Amino acid sequence: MQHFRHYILLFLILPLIAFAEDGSQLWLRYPVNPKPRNIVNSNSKSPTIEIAKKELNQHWAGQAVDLKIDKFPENYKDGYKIVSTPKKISILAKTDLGLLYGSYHLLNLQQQKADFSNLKLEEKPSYDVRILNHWDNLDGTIERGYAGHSLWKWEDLPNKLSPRYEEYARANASIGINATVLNNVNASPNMLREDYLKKVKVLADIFRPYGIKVYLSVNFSSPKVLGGLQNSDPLNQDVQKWWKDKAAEIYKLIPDFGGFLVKANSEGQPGPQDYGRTHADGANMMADVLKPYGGIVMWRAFVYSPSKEDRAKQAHLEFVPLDGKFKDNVIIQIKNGPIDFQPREAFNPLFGALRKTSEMVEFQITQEYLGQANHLVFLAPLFKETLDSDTFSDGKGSTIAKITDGTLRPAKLTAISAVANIGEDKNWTGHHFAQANWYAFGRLAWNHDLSSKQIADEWLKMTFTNNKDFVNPVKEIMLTSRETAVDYMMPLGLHHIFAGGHHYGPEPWGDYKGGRPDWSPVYYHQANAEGIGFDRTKTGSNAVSQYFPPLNEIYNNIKTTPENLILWFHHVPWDYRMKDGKTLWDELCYKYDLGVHEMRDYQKTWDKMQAYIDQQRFSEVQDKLKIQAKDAVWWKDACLLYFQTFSKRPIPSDIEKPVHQLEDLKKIKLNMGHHN
Ligand code: BDP
Repeated sequence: MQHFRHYILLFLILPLIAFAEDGSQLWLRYPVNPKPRNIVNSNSKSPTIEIAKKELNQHWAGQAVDLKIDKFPENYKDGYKIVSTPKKISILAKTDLGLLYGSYHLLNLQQQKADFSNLKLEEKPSYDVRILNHWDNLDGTIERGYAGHSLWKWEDLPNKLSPRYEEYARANASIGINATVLNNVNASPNMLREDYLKKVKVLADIFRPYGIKVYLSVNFSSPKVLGGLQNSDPLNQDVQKWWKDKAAEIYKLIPDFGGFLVKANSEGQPGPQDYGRTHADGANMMADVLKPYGGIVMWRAFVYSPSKEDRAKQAHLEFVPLDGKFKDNVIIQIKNGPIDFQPREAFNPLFGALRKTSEMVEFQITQEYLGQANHLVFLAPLFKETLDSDTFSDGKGSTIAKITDGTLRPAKLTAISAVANIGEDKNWTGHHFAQANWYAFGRLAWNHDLSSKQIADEWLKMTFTNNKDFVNPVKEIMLTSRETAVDYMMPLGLHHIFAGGHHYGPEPWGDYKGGRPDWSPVYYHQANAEGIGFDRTKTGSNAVSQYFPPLNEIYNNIKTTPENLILWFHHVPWDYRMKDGKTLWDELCYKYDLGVHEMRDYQKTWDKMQAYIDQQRFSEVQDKLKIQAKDAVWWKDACLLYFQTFSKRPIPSDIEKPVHQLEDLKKIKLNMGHHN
């Protein structure tokens, strides 16, 4: 009888165990070999090789594996080859890290049920530095973080170590990410204090065997605030000495320290301009002190001051005159668009415009402007849109990918970055599908030629199941999800009409009098009785002139501007005829409605997926889709009802009627904190 009861209990609990997954394993859901194996040989020895061996012995179910350091050309870096026969698999690389990457590739292919009898492949990274930017504060909060607190437990370090430090490194290594900035670009000077550097050292030691280098965001005023100097003027010799000594101190602790990321003279952060110096003066001073150690400076171009000039033009205006003035270990880090990580932006015209200076892209994985941890928005299509944009800087085919990866202009060092969406939540990223954006960034940093489809396909197979009845429909959701979000939030080139501060919901009526005009939504949509949109043509702000021909003319002309950016570049009359024959007003209505319908379809598709995956992740995603669908209606109603007060035109009768009152929507004030 006793026995029987146990059976019943097992019977009840087993399915729960088998079917509950909390997402903590990410895409690394490798099967564990029932018996320990010893199937890996290598002609190299290092902690990195030990990791590769351990991973393969534990998780690889196939034939013996040889990890071989081989002769490769000088610039082969961390690439690798995989060659297999039915008996043996050889991974060949120039470095131990290349062998580790090859090992993860093998395990990933196993997850995707690939055929290993006759494999022949070669992989080389598109960029040298593939770096995550954490906007983590020393108090454990994360700026624009939606997955709980910071992974870095500064209070506990350097003595107490969270197991997640190594899990983090492993996840990154498995997709080729090789660098991380630990702290917020709005940097506390304390980050460079001796006690904090000792904590950083411990993290660097854990990450090192996984090939991940540590970088820090630094506050430009550190010499003054931390060192007690009179000022932080980059031309002051005491200031220079302070940085030199600081670099020496850092490299003594962390010999392979990567370098600094700097947000200067931007949104109130200190910088060289406080002393009448330029961005180049500031960046070069830091570059000089890092140079002897091989360190680099990633200097951000996200600058805009409270001026009359169109915000979208400011980075270009400020940095182009400095071209050629930066030291060769400085890279200018440029956000994909000229405003700020909007659902859709024209690409940043600074790409290609700096001819004698290295440039790198900054993407945002964390979904500050894309529904945060509530909305399913797969970002590979957004990343690809930027990378594949042709700037025409050196004639046709001058894509941002080719400008930044060294193809078009030989570069000493190439890099690509993104603001991380990782926190201490069990599933790391808040939304299970937000893991796909971390994954997609890593994959594209490794190989920017991959398609969004390929990335979604492999991620789904590794993270959920190989069953095509699941993979195909869910892949379709992922691939269309970015466009859907654009439709229900900001179609046709609209931008920055978010609620102030937290940036979660709609607030197109936002007009924060007394504050900076370019922090108010009305600045961006410019709606009035005639029409809507920001006039950036030659007769408007003339931002179009910052693009290379023929783009300047293409964007200047309303007829040739792509319609998905029409309100980005033009103030368009409500009755303007779009290509499909609808008026602009009607088109706007249909776009918002389409976004809502797409969300409903995603819900229906997802509900059919229950049979294929674990109950926990199924229902957590289901709950989030519900919120997202509701939010889509909120966005649609808020924007259409508000813009209708200008257009004075009816909402077409065949689309769903608003279910809210504008006045009620205006009263919504989410209490989510945040400054701007
Ligand atoms: C904006 C964020 C703000 C960041 C800033 C930046 O709203 O929190 O500090 O960008 O990138 O997107 O510096």
